[in-house]
Amino acid sequence: MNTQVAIIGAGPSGLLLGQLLAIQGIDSVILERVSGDYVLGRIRAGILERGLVDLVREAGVAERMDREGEVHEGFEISIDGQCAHIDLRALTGGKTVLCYGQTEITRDLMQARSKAGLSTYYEAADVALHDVQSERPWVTFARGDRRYRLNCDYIAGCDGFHGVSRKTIPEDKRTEYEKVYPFGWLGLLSDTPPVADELIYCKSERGFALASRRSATRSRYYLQVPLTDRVENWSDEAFWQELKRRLPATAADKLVTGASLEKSIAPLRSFVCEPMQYGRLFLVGDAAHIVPPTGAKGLNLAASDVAVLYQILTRVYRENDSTCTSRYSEIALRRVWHGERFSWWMSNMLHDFNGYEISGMGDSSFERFMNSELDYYLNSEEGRKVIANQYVGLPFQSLE
Ligand code: RFL
Ligand code: PHB
Repeated sequence: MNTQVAIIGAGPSGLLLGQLLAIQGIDSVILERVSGDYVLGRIRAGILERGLVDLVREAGVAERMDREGEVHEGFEISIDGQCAHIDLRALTGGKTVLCYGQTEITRDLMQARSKAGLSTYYEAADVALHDVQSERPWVTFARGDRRYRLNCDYIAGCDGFHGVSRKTIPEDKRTEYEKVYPFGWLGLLSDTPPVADELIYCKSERGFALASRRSATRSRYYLQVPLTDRVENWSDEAFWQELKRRLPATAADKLVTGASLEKSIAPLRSFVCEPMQYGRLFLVGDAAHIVPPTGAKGLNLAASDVAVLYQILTRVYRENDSTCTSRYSEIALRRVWHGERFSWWMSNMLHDFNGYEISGMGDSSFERFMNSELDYYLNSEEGRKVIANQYVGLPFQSLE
């Protein structure tokens, strides 16, 4: 088989890139390790920045997102029950975010890809990348008993943190920056009315909690839990009880509980691989970087990578100009590090580090520093502006 761009991974990065390339008449084949249903079973991001929303529109897949997505003009930060409002629209000169599930964007992109008859191989096993430093890289994979070879011009490694693409770059040709946090987020999705119209990020003595939503009838909640906790040991009842204790009283009073549709624990990690390219292989999204979810940045950073690579490949194929390919990593990384820093900062301020071994984060003064940081940023207009402007997202980079 031959294609112009081989895309590894059918998560939001791979599907969005494939859809955009198709609009420019650039051919791609996507290889995905698991089934489409499995991909859709993952419950992840909910907050979309304007840059991502615009990209989904450009890809021509925005019809349902524009109809069902909720514009959020602000959110709350609750510190031990005291709420501070971050008025995104007022503090940023009119910017907002959109609340629409990653699962739904993925579903919309999948349907568009299959409707357009574009090639995707689900349940592709043993994906391996070859000759990525040559002008004709190729990819092999297996499905059932059959083995395949896919020849291409470029490879987009959109296969997430545990994928094969990053590991194809020799160890001495990449540097990995990593911080693993000593706790995770236990998430629960339920068909119950959310406690509030806007998101509430809660810092409490019992740990962090987040009240998020997907619609007027579907809620998404998270609790900070020790990494040693097992999801099987958290009954729905225990989750609701703990959440109620961490929410501010006005929200706790409105909490409607119900059966969980999904419940899982995600570890928290800050991670960046530099550079994000090697020969004709480009790493995109979680394959190259991970952020803790506190700043709602992971999917949005994936989208800004897609935007950069899309511009570069458009120049290659539409203008026959491949000089900019060597600049992918440098351009993408700049925005990535801003997102990493914001997510790390928000995580430090809002989680409870008491009783955890804080590696590299100092000592008992750490909590005092973070409380003082929160006090300053929440109680001054310029502080709230800093939070708001980063939450709505910095502008996407252009090639110029
Ligand atoms: P994905 O979604 O991990 O997709 C990668 C795909 O590659 C496949 N794959 C392979 N395919 C072929 N061969 C192999 N060897 C392969 N290995 C893996 C996988 O099966 C998968 O289908 O990466 P992508 O596309 O880069 O997307 C990134 C986002 O998923 C991620 O950044 C966000 O979900 C992060 N995130 C959030 N981001 C936001 O911007 N806003 C949020 O509100 C937000 N909330 C969250 C989040 C992530 C969370 N978790 C579970 C980590 C909340 C949570 C709880
Ligand atoms: C979510 O709704 O899943 C969500 C929202 C905001 C975050 C993280 C996750 O910061």
